[in-house]
Amino acid sequence: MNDPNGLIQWEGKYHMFYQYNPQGAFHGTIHWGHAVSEDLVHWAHLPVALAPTPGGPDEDGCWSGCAVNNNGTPTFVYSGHQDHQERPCLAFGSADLVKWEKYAGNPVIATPPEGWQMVGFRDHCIWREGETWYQLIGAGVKDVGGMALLYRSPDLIHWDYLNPILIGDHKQTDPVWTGTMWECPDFMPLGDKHVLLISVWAENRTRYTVYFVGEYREYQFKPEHLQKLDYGDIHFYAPQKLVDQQGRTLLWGWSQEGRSPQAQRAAGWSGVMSLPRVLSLSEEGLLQMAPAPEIQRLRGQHYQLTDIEVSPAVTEILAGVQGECLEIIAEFELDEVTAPEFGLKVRCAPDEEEETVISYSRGAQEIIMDRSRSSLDPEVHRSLQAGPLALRPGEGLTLHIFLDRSIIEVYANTRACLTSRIYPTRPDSLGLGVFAQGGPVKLKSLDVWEMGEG
Ligand code: DQQ
Repeated sequence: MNDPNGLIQWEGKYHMFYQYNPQGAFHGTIHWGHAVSEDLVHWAHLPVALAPTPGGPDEDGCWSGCAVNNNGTPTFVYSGHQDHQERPCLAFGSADLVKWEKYAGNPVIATPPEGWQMVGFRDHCIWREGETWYQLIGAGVKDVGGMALLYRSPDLIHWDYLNPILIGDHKQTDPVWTGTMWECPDFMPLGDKHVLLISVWAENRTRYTVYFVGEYREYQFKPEHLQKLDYGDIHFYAPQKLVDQQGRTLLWGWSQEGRSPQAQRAAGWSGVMSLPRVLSLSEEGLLQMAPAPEIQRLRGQHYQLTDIEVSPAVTEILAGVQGECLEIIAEFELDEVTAPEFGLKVRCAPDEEEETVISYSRGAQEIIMDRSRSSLDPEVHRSLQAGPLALRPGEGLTLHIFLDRSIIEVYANTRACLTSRIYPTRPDSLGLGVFAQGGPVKLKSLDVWEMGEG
C-alpha cells in the first residue's frame, strides 16, 4: 500500500481508501484499497474500490485522489494514468461506498495548462465554497520547481483553470528544499490561517512532506512559514486530511518501508498507515499534531514511574517494562544542570546489541532518532533522522511515543513529529531505557501502556 486516498466520514463511519497493488508488495498496477472504521482504531477491509480499466484513461493505474460528498453522491477525483499521461478522473460511489462506477466522460481535464513544461500533473485536493468546487492539482515545471494548480468547477465535471496558488523554487534550500515536483497537495483552513501540505518529489524519488502556513486570498496563497511536517521523511509521506463530524482535522500519512525491495517481497507486504493525528495551530502559528485520543482505547497494562533522577553515562533499562507494541509518555523537566543530550532507548536487547535511541539535543535544539544500532540486519535503513524543536523558556520536554513493531511515531511537545521504521532481529530486543549524557536529567513521569486489542 501507499498513499491514503479519499478519506471521508460517511454516515458516521470513517472510510479510508489507499493506493494498493493487489499483485504484490511492490509499486505497480495501482488500485484503490478500502477500509472502514467506526472508532478510528479498529478497521475492517472492504472490497477494492477502483481498478484500472483496460483501454481507459486509468489503464496504467488509479493514482491518488480524494472523495467528496457531491449533493449526496460520494464522488472520487483521482489521477488516471495512461501512457505516462496523468489526467483527472471521476468515479461515483454507491450509498455504502462499496461499489464505484467511473464517469463515462473521463478524463475531466484533458491536458495540463498550456505554457508550462510540466514534469508532473497529479493528485487532488477538493473543497467547496458556496455552490462552487475548487480543486488543487500537484505539479512541477522543468527548471522552476513544484506548483499547486487551482481549478474551479460548478459540477466537478467542467473545470476552469485559474492559476497556481503557489510556485516553488527548485534552487531554494532555505529553510527546506521543496524539490522539483509537488505530489499530493492538501489545503485546509486551520485556526485563522491556511495550511498547504505538499509531498516533495525529485529525480523520481519521494523525499518528505512539508507544510506551509499562510494567508489565502484571491486565489493566491502567501506562505508565512515553511517546515518539514515530520522528520522521518519517507516514513510519513503523501498525507491526507479528513475533517470529521466533530470538526477535527485528522491526518494520516503513508509510512514507507526502511528495508530492501527484496525484503518487502519476502515479507509479502509493504507500507503501513500512520496513526491518525489531530491538527491545530500553535500560538506561534505553527502546525501542532497530537495522536487522536481514540487511540487510548488500545491501552492495556499500565506502568508508571515518577521523579526519576537519571545520572549520566549509564542507561537505565527499566525492569519489568518491555514490549514491541507500547505507548509511552515521558515528561522531562529541564533546568540549568540538565544534560546536553538525553532521551529514551526502545527495542533494546539486554546487552544493548540492538537499540533505537530517541533523544533531544539541547545544543542543536533537535529531536533525534538514531537507528544506527536498531538492527543486526545490514540491509535495513539506519540513517540518523533529526529535526528542529526549539523549547520555550521554562518549557519541559514531553515525548509521546507509539511503538508498533516496525513503526515508531514520536510526538515531541505536540509540535515536532518523527516517524520511523526499525527492524530489530533479536526476539529479546524489547527493553526500554532512559539515559542522559554529559549531566543528569529529571524524568518527572514516565507512563507506559502495553498496547492491546482495545
Ligand atoms: N503515489 C501515487 C501518486 C502520488 C504518489 C501513485 C505519491 O498519485 O503522486 O502511487 O506517493
